[in-house]
Amino acid sequence: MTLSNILTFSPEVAEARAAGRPIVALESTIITHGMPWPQNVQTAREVEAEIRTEGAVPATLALMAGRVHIGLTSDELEHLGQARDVMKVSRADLAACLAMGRTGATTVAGTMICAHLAGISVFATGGIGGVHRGAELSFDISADLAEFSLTPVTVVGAGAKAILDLPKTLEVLETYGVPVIAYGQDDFPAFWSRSSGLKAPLRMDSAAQIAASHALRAQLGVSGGQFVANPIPQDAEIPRGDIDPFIEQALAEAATKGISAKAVTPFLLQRIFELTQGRSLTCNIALVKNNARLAAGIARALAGLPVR
Ligand code: PSU
Ligand code: MN
Repeated sequence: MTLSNILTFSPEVAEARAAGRPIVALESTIITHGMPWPQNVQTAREVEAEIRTEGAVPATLALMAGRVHIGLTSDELEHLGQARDVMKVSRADLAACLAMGRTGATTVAGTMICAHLAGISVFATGGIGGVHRGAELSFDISADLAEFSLTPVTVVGAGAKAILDLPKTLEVLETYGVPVIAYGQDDFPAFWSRSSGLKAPLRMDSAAQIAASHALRAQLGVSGGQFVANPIPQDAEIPRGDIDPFIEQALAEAATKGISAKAVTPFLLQRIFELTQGRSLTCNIALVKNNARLAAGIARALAGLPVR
């Protein structure tokens, strides 16, 4: 099987590719493992619409029946949003999921690999995986971090959640040579909150600069991608002091229940959703849209177009 047999482009994305229009990749784990139905499908559609409004074309990525889908039709998106037994596909699972013909939702790492295969340089998500608290004992470090050292895709996220050990997450990203760029502020954002209290290693204030450094890395032969940490809009933020007790409670429950490996992140997200009575989800939706808008600007700048 050649690569072109494995990649299936939606009509919208195929047309955009042919016309050389800017494209923004979107992950699907956030749909299957990150949000409940029906808000997951509703949000996915709204995020796609934000990207179109900003003058780029969205491509939601997922695996179905042995194919990597680059862009989902409306029916495919609805199907994925309600599907059960969906694999969570990171680097380790990609080929295996295709070989077994199973339905797979791509994580940040999985989406970076598939986006790169499809010639897409920019990807928007909510938050990335990272170093879990207690990683010195559990060794639980998301494969997302290593992916940034391998695959040349610029990822826009709202930082990383405080369910993780954020100082250790930044240290590992530094070890892997990953540029962590806070957008428009000095601090590294903490997903639901605009600041983690930690300074980001780099700061940029325009999509054009981010696009320029993406392009320069390729010219210089520096492998890997960039992580753009875009703070949640002010009016959607949950202050750190408000969310911290819920994070502590969710972490304690995960420990008591012996939740491990791939189940950790989805468990914590679901518990925090319940504990905040849905407020974490409202927040999550606002920040993903915000990230989609910035990613569209970066994709336009990379394509030599003015940012809207
Ligand atoms: N962090 C979030 N929301 C998410 C995820 C992480 O704030 O939805 C998802 C992403 O798909 C990410 C994955 O790539 O979880 C990381 O999982 P793990 O920690 O098992 O590597
Ligand atoms: Mn893990």
